[in-house]
Amino acid sequence: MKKKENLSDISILKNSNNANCKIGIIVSMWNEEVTSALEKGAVDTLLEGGVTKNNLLVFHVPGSFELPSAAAMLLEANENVDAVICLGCIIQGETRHFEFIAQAVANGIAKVGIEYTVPVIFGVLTCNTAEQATDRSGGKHGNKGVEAAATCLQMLQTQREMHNRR
Ligand code: DLZ
Repeated sequence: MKKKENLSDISILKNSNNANCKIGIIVSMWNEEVTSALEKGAVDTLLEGGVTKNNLLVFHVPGSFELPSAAAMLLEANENVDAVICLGCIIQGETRHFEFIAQAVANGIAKVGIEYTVPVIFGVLTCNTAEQATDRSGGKHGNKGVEAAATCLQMLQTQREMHNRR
């Protein structure tokens, strides 16, 4: 079996149910060149999957550390939001800042998803170099924003299936 290297090849993306889904996208502005490419990849994929432009709620935050709290703020402010995609790019520097931010963001995003029982997607690059980030935001390793959006649509489909089994 071929090793799964990315999530961009999900074939269930297009679904008429997606037209009714309201999806939040929170984008970190740190390493903005990278995160704007992730944002474009995510938005294009969601539209391709049948989500309507009016149902996309895009917000920007200063850095990745702010992603979990912003996702929670959005879910608190708008109970009609079906899923949130968090996009960011953390690049290793000379200090341990990287470790603290990456760990806090990963744990925080997981926590928000569990607390609100909606898909909250981890679309955060954690890279050793700027080159690795470029490679994963529309370069030779694809676009992780596309994968985050595909994951989101797949989770919404799984949730629908769970409701249909009740
Ligand atoms: C401070 C900081 C540093 C050093 N590096 C990054 C990074 O590589 N990627 C990122 O998204 N954010 C970084 N930040 C900012 C923090 O995420 C956060 O915005 C600040 O610590 C303020 O809470």
